[in-house]
Amino acid sequence: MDLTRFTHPIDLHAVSITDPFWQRETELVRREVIPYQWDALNDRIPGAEKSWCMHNFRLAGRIMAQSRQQGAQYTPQAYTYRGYNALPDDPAHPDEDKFYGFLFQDTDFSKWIEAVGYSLIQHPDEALEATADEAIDVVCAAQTPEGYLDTYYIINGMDGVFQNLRDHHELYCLGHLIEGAVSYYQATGKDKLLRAACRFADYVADFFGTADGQCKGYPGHEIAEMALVRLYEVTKDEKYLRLSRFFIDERGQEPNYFVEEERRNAEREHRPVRSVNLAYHQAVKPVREQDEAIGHAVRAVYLYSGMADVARMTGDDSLKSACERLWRSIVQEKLYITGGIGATQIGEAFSYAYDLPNDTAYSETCAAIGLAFFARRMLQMSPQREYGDVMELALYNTVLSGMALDGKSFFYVNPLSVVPSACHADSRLQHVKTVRQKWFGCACCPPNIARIVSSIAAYAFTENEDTLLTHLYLGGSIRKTFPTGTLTLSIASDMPWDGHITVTLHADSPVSGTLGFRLPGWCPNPNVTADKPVRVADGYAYLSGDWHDGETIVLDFPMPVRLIRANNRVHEDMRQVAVTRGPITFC
Ligand code: FUB
Ligand code: ZN
Repeated sequence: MDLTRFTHPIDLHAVSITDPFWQRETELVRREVIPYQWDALNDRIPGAEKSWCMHNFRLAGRIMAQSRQQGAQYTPQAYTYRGYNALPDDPAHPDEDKFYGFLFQDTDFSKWIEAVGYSLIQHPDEALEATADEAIDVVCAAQTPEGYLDTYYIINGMDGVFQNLRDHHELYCLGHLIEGAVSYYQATGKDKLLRAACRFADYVADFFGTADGQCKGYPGHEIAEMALVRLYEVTKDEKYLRLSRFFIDERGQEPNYFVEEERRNAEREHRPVRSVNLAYHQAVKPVREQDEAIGHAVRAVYLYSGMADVARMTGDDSLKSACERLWRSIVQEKLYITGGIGATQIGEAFSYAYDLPNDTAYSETCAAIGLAFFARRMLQMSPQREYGDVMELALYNTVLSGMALDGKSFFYVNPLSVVPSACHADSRLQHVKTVRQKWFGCACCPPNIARIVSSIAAYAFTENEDTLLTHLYLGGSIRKTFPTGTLTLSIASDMPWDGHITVTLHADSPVSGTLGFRLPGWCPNPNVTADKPVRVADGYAYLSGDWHDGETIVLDFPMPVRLIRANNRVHEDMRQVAVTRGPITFC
């Protein structure tokens, strides 16, 4: 593997999005979604399910302050399990001293601050930054002196820490905290949250590992894997890359950590040992031996994204091959025409091959987002049209449809066929909401949409030293620094409605480099017009040489309406067609 050929996402500071479609979306996130979500995190949206997120951080901060005032080392109370989703008996009168909400509620903040960071890069906003700084103060005040930072345990008792990796999401909270902290640091240069994230990551790096006395566990809900790679990229501290690789390498090894953990917990709690659904956690076998996408769909694609990151950073061919097999399993057998994945509500999971029901489909918004994460990482290692096609499909048809046009209501599940009366009458459809919801108690999806939309340019453009790749046709301007100088691309695009795209180049003096453009799979006869020879490889058009000011490249991607039939093995789709045009699946 030639690691230098791999690409990385473009620095968001180098992009300005101005096209009618994506500018509207990013502005919607900035003007509506981010303020709305801040209200949601503070439980200020009438009629919406409560988040309790900032309530929990404030309470954890008070606990830390009290322990500091007492001048004593923080002495944790005995851990009390208060349920996966702890709600007050009387919602109008919550107890100020109790943790509420899902045990991973901290991530509501982390995703929000991540979106805030991306948005500030595009659009500096003093008031928003001040709100974010205050929120960061609240969050950092909750961290223990040792660096641990998950309010569920800080409030409910620290002696439960890392005792239930399978279900209790502490490492998921770490992962999101890192992602949020990196984004905010890159936007503002302020490192308070980044330092807190590093301290938590250091705490975790001390606890987990192969040395005597260290824990050989790994996340029950993946994300730390890819987040730690990001932390490594920012801090250059190899410890974080090693920790990510450790989590990936340990998953599914024998003796199985989750099975052992269940045995220990059953003994401690004086109860029978329960069976562990290892498939749900992608822990049936070591990841390099896996070839079918199984289990909880969001967890799966977050894991595969982390695997792709580690494969790229370390040149690990066997990990890359596993990613390629898992990708094929998804795309060949488990992908909806909308880019949705995770066909069954049971376990929010992938079903068996070709089981893609339309009405009971789960197709969680977060799973489509995770698929876009995975696709982008595969593109970074190997620019092949299919990765870009699937990323685009998921983004336009399941990610964006998860949010209303006013940015104030959201879908969590995205079935392909909905009969409202059936949804109200049939408990097999209880997960389907017939209208978008103001918020969710388990609010994983809305802030996930905000963070991916506000960083969309990082999915559209990746680069290495001498190449800039365009995977998605956002309109705007992109600055790329090549060894011989800086080239600015002005892209005029009306995607996803029109496939005529003009790229005009600006440079003070000739700049040498390669530009690559994805030729979308949905276009039967793409055309590229330029003054340079065009080389096509793996569905990308490459143009190389010296670029001069004013030079243009015109891309024509005609968009005939297409009727698409599913593979015959998808029996639910017998005698049906999907109507698509360009990247959009209409019905
Ligand atoms: O468990 C955290 C998040 O909540 C998952 O990613 C979603 O699927 C939802 O279950
Ligand atoms: Zn979700």
